[in-house]
This record gives sequence, C-alpha cells and structure tokens, in this order.
Amino acid sequence: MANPLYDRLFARHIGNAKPFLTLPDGCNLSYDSFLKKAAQFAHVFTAAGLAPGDRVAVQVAKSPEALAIYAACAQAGLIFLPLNTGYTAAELAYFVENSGARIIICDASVQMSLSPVASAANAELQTLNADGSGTLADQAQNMPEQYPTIPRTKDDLAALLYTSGTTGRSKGAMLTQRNLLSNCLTLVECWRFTKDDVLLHALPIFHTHGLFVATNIILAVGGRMRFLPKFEPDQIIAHLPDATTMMGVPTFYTRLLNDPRLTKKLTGNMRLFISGSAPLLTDTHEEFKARTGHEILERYGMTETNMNTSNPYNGERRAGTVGFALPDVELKITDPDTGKPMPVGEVGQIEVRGPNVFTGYWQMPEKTAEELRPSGFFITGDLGKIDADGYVHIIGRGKDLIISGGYNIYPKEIEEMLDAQPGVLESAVIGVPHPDMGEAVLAVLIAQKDQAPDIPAITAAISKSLARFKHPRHYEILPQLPRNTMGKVQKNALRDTYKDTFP
Ligand code: MLC
Ligand code: AMP
Repeated sequence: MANPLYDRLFARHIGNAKPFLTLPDGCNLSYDSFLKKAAQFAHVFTAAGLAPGDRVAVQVAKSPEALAIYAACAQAGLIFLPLNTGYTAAELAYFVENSGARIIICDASVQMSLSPVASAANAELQTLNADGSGTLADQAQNMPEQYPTIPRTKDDLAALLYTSGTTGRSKGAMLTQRNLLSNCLTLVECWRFTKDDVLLHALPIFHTHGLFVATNIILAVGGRMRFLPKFEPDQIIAHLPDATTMMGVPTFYTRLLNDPRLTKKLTGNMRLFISGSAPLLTDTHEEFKARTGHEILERYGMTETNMNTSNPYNGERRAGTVGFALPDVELKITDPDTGKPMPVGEVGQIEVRGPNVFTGYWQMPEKTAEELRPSGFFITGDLGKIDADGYVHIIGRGKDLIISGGYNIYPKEIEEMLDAQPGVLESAVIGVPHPDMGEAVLAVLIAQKDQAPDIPAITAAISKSLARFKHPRHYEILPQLPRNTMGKVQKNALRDTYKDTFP
C-alpha cells in the first residue's frame, strides 16, 4: 500500500549510508540513521495510541531529531504541526486546543509551563531537547528501527501550519501530501537541484521555508544539508566554501553584506542563492551581485500555498520582482472589489491556483470560503502586478501584516493586548522600515485622560503572553490617532510619519 509522501521523499533512502545532515560539529548523519530514528519515533506515537490523522504539536529547537519527527509523522500517517519556538505557553494553548493535538513535544525547559496546557487539552506531553535528549528519545531508543508505513493518499493531510489572520485567531492551513509533493518536485526542476547539492540550512524548521521548501527538495534529490541551529554569520562564512546552495530571508543577505569576509572567492563553490518570505530590496540584490558575482534568485510563497512564483534559473533574475508563476501554478491579478482580472501592468490582488494550494483552514469553513474561491483560486491578500514581460511584482499587502525578519506579525493581536493595558485608551501597531529585519514593529499609543502609559510595565505585561519577536521595538504616544472620514485609522499616514525611526 502506498504513502506517496513517505515513499517519494523518505522510503527510497532506507539503507542509504550517504550523509543527509552535516551537523555543526562536522559529524554526518546518514539517511539510513535518520530514517531509523524516525521509525522509532513513529513507534512511540503508535504506542501512545495515536491513530492516522491525529495531530502532533511540536515546539522544539532545531535538531536532526526535530526533523525526524516530520518523517515519523509522514510514515505513521499523522499530521505534523510545527510551532515557532518563540511562542509563549498562552499562545501555544490556542494551537493545541484548536488543533485537538493528541501529543505535544516540547523542550524540557518549558515542560512545567506547558503541563497545564497539555492537561487542559487531554494531550500527552513529551520532551525533546536541542541535544536530542528527552522523554521522546528515551522511549524511542528501545523501539524497532523499522516501522510498517501507514498507507495514505495524496489527498490526506500531511501538515497543519498555523498562520494568523487580520481578524480573529490564527488559522491552521491544511496541507495535503499532494500540496507538499507537487511543489517540491516542481522546485527541484526549476532550481536544478541534484544529489550533488549541499544546502546551507540556517532557517528555522517550523515554517514552510526551512521545513518544506528546503528539506523536501533535498530529500527528493538525495542531497545533503549543512544543518545549522540558526543563522549566525561566522558559521555561514565558515561553511559557504563547502556548500552549493543556500535559502534565506532577506535579513540573511543584508547581514552577510555587512561582513567584509563575503567575497567572490568565498562563494566560488556556490551555484544558487535563493531569497524569499519577505521583499528583497533591489539594492541588496545589486550589492550582492557586485560583491559575489551571484544574482540572488527571489521567489514568492506562503504558508497556505508553498511556493507560487520564482525568478528563472536561466534568464534574467529581475531585482524587485518575484519572477514568473511556477509551471503548475496559475496566477492572476484581480480587482479586489469585483474579482475580475486586471489589465497587464495594473495593481490588484494576487490570486493563485494549483496543486500547491492548501485545502482550507482547519475547522474554519467560513474563513476558508472567504479566501478560497469555489474555482480553486486562493486570494493571497498580497497586492501585485504583472509587467509586460510577465514578471510578477509584489506591490504591497491588502492584509494588515508586518513581516519582520521573515516572521509574520499581525498588528491586531498586539493592538488588542495594548488596548487592555492600564492608561491606554487605544493603539495602532504598524511596521516601519528596519535596516536589519526589513520591517520592525512600532506601537502608537493614545493615553487615557490624565494618564501616562508606563512603557516598561506594558512590555513586562505583554511578555507573559506574546512571543518576543512580536513585541513593539518602539513606542510613540500621541493625543489621537489619524482617522479618515469613515473613522478608520490611517495607518499609511502613521507609517509615513515614522518611516525613519530606525535609520
Ligand atoms: C529574532 N528576533 C526577532 C526576529 N528574530 N525580532 C523580530 N523579528 C524576527 N524575525 C528577536 C529576538 O526575540 C531577540 O529579541 C532578538 O531579536 C535577537 O534574537 P536572535 O535569536 O539572536 O535573532 P536572530 O537569530 O538574529 O534571528 C533573526 C533571523 C531569524 C532573521 C535570522 O528571525 C530568522 O531565521 N528568520 C527566518 C524566518 C523564516 O524562516 N520565515 C519563513 C516563513 S515561511 P531580544 O530583544 O530579546 O534580544 C513564509 C513563506 C515563504 O514566509 O514565502 O517562505
Ligand atoms: P506566511 O504567511 O508566513 O507564509 O507569509 C507569506 C507572506 O510573505 C506572503 O503573503 C507575502 O506577503 C510574503 N512574501 C513571501 N515571499 C515574498 C517575497 N519574495 N517578496 C515579498 N513578500 C513575500
């Protein structure tokens, strides 16, 4: 019986002694050892009573074992639910409750704080630490190294990835085996990956970019990853000469450009640098080319869709654009009011359709219906245009979203928290240009009559429930918010006023 995702990406490597991951200490982990570890994890999940279709919530540091949980889920027919390590227990409680996860895997350091979350959701709690130790590893070590793969179809769910919305709570994007497989095989072709590639992997593995785009491609071709715990310039510089490819958010590239060690010689072995998740500035593209001779290839994707467009491997990689729709993806620009296609060169909302597009939001049929048309087109919430040569330009966002260092931050969530603080009448949260993160979070507060908001107290209060990367990096206190005649806060005016806050 078949399990398309496991069979195509993993099963073919069973018994393969080739290195899959090269770890920071220089040791290699072979494909075979990795898959044995995954099979043992799959046995632990089955022994815990998990059945195909159950959700496995994972909030752990990046490690080979963390990645093996993804493989274990694929093999056991479970739905992988990775979570940002920055999320607080309060944030996690929502994902666990909403997804109905049967098991939570976390670092031992947060076991105590997550214990009530697990109890409330009637979920089992296991630990997995950055060094691979923990209760999951303890239970796995005596398990068999082979696992009878659970049959699945391409329409079965492989992963649930949460993504926030402009209004309401985060939504779990349901991704099927077909979504993941089709996109990775398309990208292998477009970006010419082969078994000889060595990917410098410094992205987190709880998002589409580092998880599916990077990892699935390497698994599909049988290549190798230099698996780094996080982006750290010294490590990147040390390992560039041994690598052939790297995927990163724009912050990776601006930070590398700030390092005088980045030269043509250092990158001589590289064949491809890829950027995405946030806009790459034309200046960055050009400076990188001047310094290294490499033209960064920019592509455009989303949690709900995996990758949609890419600049060409051969041909002009046009700075400031995200290239062309991928071969099996249809992309159109439509009028936000009527949904009708816009003429070439005019700005409208970006819609996409293809085997990469998710099947809907977990248990949220109304939200799904708002964004996924019956025709199969998904309304991305991004604004863009297609130029006369067919290149897609992302011009802005219809959705109120901040992208900081490649992490999405939804102002509404922060505004609700700020509004509830003593002395705060109301607030507006915006993204402003930031030289390192692309955008940074700035909060504008309106004080209640005769009161002065206490910023350190506010920061301390929100820290309890809001991941650090979402915290405002700067506060302004104003007498009132600028509003249009309809009473809507004019965030554009605020963004303009504070655009030079972080020079
Ligand atoms: C860390 N911090 C951030 C942050 N990352 N703040 C805002 N935005 C971020 N992205 C904060 C920390 O809380 C900390 O705060 C301080 O910055 C330093 O932390 P750090 O851990 O040392 O940061 P660093 O390792 O330098 O991380 C920066 C980064 C990282 C840009 C390398 O965030 C990163 O790897 N981003 C990639 C995100 C990603 O993979 N996105 C893909 C989404 S998928 P303090 O004040 O406590 O010191 C997607 C679809 C698609 O979008 O198309 O790909
Ligand atoms: P996420 O919801 O985390 O998957 O983030 C997806 C969003 O990131 C998209 O809707 C875009 O707004 C943005 N994005 C991804 N790639 C690019 C890119 N190359 N340029 C500009 N924005 C991008």
